[in-house]
Amino acid sequence: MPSLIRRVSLAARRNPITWKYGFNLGPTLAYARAAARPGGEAERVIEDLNRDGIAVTNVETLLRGSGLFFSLDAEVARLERQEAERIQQARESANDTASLGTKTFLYEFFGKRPRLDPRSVFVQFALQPQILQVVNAYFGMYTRFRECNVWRTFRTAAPARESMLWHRDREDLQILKVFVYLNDVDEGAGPFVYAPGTHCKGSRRSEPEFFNENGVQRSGDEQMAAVVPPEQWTRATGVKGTVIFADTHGYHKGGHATTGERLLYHCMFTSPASESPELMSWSSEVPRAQDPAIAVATLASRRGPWLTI
Ligand SMILES: O=C(O)CCC(=O)C(=O)O
Repeated sequence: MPSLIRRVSLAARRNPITWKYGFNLGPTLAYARAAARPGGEAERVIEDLNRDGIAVTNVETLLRGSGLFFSLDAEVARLERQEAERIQQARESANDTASLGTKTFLYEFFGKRPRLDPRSVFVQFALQPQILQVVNAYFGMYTRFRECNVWRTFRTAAPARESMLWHRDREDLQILKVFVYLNDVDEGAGPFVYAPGTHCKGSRRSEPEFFNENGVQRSGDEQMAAVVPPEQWTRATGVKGTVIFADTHGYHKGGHATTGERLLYHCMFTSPASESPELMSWSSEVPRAQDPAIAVATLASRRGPWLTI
């Protein structure tokens, strides 16, 4: 049973006002002083995110032809060739449902707890201004980059399990994940699916009924449908180059591929005060950044309210 102080602190972390202006005061004030609100496609994405908790765009429109997408795509293709044997072995276990918690239906290129090179294209893609501007404007503060990875999701004949079922992520009150499709993703390739309005800025406050899967709360489609009608779910199918921003503290699921595979890059951001265990480590020293958005994004550890930049 947590102590009274701990319980009060947990409640304050779940309250949008104390979360932002208490635990994250420093990054909030610094962002308010310095950062300009982006316009164009980024502005539309932020509006959709604020209202729905999800926004779908693409690399041409948002990144304005950023060469980083092509470098990312080429680097993933190289890794796929290098890892071909291991990927094939993993593919053969995709229907293994016995080992819950290991997500046998996907191959994580950088493993469970990535060790990332800050100069790699995978990190640089996440830290480019067009991405950080959207993420920081959504949070209204400078945020921390928490991890990135590349996934190949395999076809499976087994029923939906783990992250293929509805759930919330728990690392923070707001969590922004950016998914970039590296192949065309149709219904059969397990698109990301989101229940709009279930994020903390959203209007849908009721919680679906759930069951316990290996200690994690999951809901099936019928349980979710009682809270958000299926015709309102965002089923993020899209061609290669589709970019999805989603606050995954809202209800989501994905990766239930039945007829085709899905290849994607994703990165994740939380507030600097998020108490969740670290999800990655750096493989070499992070270059000192002049840009405060990058300086905060690459902080080595969690920071409290008095963060100064
Ligand atoms: O594979 C997917 O589309 C779902 C991913 C997911 O649940 C997550 O990243 O939290």
